[in-house]
Amino acid sequence: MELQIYIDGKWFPKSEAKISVFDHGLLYGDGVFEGIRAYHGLVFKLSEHLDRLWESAHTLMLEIPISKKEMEKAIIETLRKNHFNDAYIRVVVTRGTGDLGLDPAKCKRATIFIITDKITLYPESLYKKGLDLITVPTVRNLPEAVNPAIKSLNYLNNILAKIEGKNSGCIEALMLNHQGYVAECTGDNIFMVKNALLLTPPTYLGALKGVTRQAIIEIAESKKIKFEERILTRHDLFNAEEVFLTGTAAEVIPVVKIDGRVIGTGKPGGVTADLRKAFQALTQKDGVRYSSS
Ligand code: PXG
Repeated sequence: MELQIYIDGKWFPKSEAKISVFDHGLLYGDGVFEGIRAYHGLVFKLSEHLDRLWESAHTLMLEIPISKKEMEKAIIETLRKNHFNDAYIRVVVTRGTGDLGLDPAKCKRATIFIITDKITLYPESLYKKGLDLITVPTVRNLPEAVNPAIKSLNYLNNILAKIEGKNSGCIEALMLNHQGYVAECTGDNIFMVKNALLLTPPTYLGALKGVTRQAIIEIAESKKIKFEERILTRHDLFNAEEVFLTGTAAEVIPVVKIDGRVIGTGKPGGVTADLRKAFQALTQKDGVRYSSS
């Protein structure tokens, strides 16, 4: 059976799931999105993702024409129609169909679509080996411009960084903010461990308020691991004992090299492994339950 996609209250087979070329999401990147995961019939941190979606939309003065409860139902129905127990869920809300001008007022109603699909994961060998990162020249967007805390459809800042990282042979790239402080990676937040202290940059320096980031902070608190948000430089990362990334797709992945500098022992560290295990345990028991059959 073809993948079933939700668009504005109806489901369409993938080959027929289409939106207008006049949609401002396409013409201007005017819209917001979320990437969510379901683990064996549990949607992980669904309300946190929906809260972030609604906050991103609110800042853009984009009215989502259904309630959070209706969105939750639409997501679950899409998972059920596709018989997915495990899935990646992409929720997109665009400004809607307008004319060729910028004016969002010409778009009468936001377009909503939901894609559920199999998730492509990093190979397990990378978790064993750890990632090699490179700092890229493209810096994070200024919070005073399009704030990187908004999960908008305009991801060109991240895409440029991703291209630059890949040009240098790295699948993830480290992004600094305009002041040269560590912000995050193209699709993941960053943490470091040193002297039994877990650190991550504050999001106001130009990072997304990652749902996985928040889950890791809460796990660390429950394990009595000392945690602080701190302004970090590349020098701090180079001299960390451990560095790891967090994100919905990657979960928790160790970093062993940055810009040619070996991090710690050059092997994934123990704190990272502990946090990864605890995070995976959480995904197995926490979430909004649904039945895919
Ligand atoms: N920072 C950025 C810039 C992100 O886009 C994260 C951090 C992690 O946030 P969560 O809430 O997932 O813990 C993200 C989200 C991909 C892909 O294909 C990844 C994201 C978004 C879109 C695509 O790798 N990550």
